[in-house]
Amino acid sequence: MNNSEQLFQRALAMIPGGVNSPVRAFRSVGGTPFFTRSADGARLTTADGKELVDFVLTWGPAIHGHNDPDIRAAVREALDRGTSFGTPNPLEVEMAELILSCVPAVKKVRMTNSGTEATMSAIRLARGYTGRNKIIKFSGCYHGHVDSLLVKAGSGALTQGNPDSAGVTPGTAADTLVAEYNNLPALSALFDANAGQVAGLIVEPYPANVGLILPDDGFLAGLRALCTKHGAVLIFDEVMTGFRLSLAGTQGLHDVVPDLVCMGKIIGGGLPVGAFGGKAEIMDKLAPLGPVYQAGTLSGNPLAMAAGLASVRKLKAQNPFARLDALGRRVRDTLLAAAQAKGVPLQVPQVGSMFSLFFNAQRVRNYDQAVASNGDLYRKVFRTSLDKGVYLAPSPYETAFLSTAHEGRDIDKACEVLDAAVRSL
Ligand code: KE4
Repeated sequence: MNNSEQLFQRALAMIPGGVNSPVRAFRSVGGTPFFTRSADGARLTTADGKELVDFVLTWGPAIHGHNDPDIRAAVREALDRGTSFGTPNPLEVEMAELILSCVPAVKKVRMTNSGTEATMSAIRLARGYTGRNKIIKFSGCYHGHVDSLLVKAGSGALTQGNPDSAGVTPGTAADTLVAEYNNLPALSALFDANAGQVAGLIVEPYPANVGLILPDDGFLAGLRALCTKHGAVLIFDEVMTGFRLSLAGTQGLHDVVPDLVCMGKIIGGGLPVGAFGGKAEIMDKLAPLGPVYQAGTLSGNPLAMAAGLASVRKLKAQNPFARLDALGRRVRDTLLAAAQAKGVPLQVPQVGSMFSLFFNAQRVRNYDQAVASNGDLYRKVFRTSLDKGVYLAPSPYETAFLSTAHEGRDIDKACEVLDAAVRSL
């Protein structure tokens, strides 16, 4: 057995499935997951010394590539002052100012330790603010492992084949209504059938936990109109898209203003961070001001704030979004050309530094069409690419990410490998 296999055997004896997050177990693509010894730029180095061009980027945070020197320096400098205080610290103020300067919808913000905490808190806040119980989500969207949102969820839940988790009580699930993405008429009917009961609607503006699905023209504006009409809080879950597609996330690409925004990943620079923010009148319902309780021992942790500040400030300084979109287009065009040459039906939805592969003859507009795509072909491309040194997400129900560190030799190699992998189908 190689080092990763030995590590996995040891892990299996102590950690459920050998992993601390299910999607890492490679259950959807088969084989033993590799363990990573180190990461730098666009590359991971496995426990067996193999270098991989990384399209997972720790599921989104590493937009500058791994081991970014500016982030590393910021964390090192913060470390000299201590790791955690349990009191307010100056970096929390700087982070709040930075987020408010980037995301127009956010007038007040609260830091958490994960994306899950951010979405969990946002739906509790929507319920506390409106006095209503029901929440609308969309099939295939994943908002972290919140009980009430693990209903027809995506990402690992979908990868494991159980989008509705055990342990979520019928009572909890009863207050969760599930709609179909890109279907405004059905959503309008759902609102009408639950008139006066919907506290909020939570959506990944660009669902990226079911592969990547892009909104039909007018869909996001339609969500805004329906939530306004029905007095429901519109919550954009931008844990993945925030600061990745623009400094304001998808809000920088669409003239749609949500009431609350959930964030994470990039604003932690690779350390554990989440955040939620939005209208002051809603946010002020949070303890200690208002009746909605929410808390966290390590919320606003100085090391995580230092890493996130360095990452977002670097985005503000460099504004790399056009460069990242050019990289994304190059990968998309490479994949589509190879599929056409091979005669394989392939869709490659792409926006900025995000893309995914659906082996499907039609554009994928919703969950049902995503899961009807050919997962076996994805698995073959995943395996061939990994064997040739390129790491795609170990599930067809995830999204690939690019970083500024991919420019140059790494994107050249990746395109060469992905082209060959599709042509070898
Ligand atoms: P975390 O609790 O994992 O920090 O964030 C949950 C979350 C919330 N909202 C969106 C849109 C998300 O994509 C996520 C987490 N993303 C997955 C990747 N698809 C995390 C990977 C994992 O579960 O290991």
